[in-house]
Amino acid sequence: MKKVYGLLMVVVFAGILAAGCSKGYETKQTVEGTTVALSAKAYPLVLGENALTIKVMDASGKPVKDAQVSVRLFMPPMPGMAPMEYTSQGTAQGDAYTCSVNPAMAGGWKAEVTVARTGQAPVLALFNLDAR
Ligand SMILES: [Cu+2]
Repeated sequence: MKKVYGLLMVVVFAGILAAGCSKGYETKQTVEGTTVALSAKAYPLVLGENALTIKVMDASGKPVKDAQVSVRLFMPPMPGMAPMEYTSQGTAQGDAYTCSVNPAMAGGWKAEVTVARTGQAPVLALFNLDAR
């Protein structure tokens, strides 16, 4: 019985280590007082569906929940490659917005996040994202 328990501990410990290896990613930018934080649970992004979480904070650090958030994912022009660009809308979820992006090839992408609020000039934040 002790042996089984010991083995179980090893399995649990290995599981914790493995979980720690699939590291997430978080980056943020402040544009004219508005902070846009972008995070991905798994990074680099994979080809196909990836969920991004976008948090928007006003100048006092309070979450902005009434914005229209969209993400334009594009690959900077490359010789011999047709331009690739996709836009997706964020969905408000609690204090943040979730958005699904779908890079079609491995490499360096740019994600331009637009935060639009009624009666205010839209805020644009540009992030670099890698896909593999
Ligand atoms: Cu390309």
